[in-house]
Amino acid sequence: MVPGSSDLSWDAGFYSSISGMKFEDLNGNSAKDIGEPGLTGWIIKIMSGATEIASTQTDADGAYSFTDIAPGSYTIEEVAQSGWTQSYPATPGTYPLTLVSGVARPTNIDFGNYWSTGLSGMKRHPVWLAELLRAGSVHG
Ligand SMILES: [Ca+2]
Repeated sequence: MVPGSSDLSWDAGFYSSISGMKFEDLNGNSAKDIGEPGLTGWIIKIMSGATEIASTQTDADGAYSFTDIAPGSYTIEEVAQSGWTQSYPATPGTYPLTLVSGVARPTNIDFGNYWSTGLSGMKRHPVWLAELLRAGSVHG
């Protein structure tokens, strides 16, 4: 599902692709460490100035990719979610990216966030909580 990708139909040379992943920065150190999981369902966007070129969602492993991107200068960014603080890349948290025809495509456009409120178990696992509520072991 890549809304807007059909807009990339102009003839501008050798189309490119990019990919990366969205991870949960459990220890908040602004780096992807072994064992830190991917985050599913986050929206990653390619912007050209203020114009959205394409967007996609991270998959079950936190991975995402874009294909058929025309050469040009873009900004890659994530859509923030309530309760999360972005820790990677550094402020402003976006990637300036210039895609050149025939040049290797970047595959490490990664984003990291950590959960920034104190209710992590309850809010991060609503399905788990709902199950407990249904089972009567937790009273909401
Ligand atoms: Ca980390």
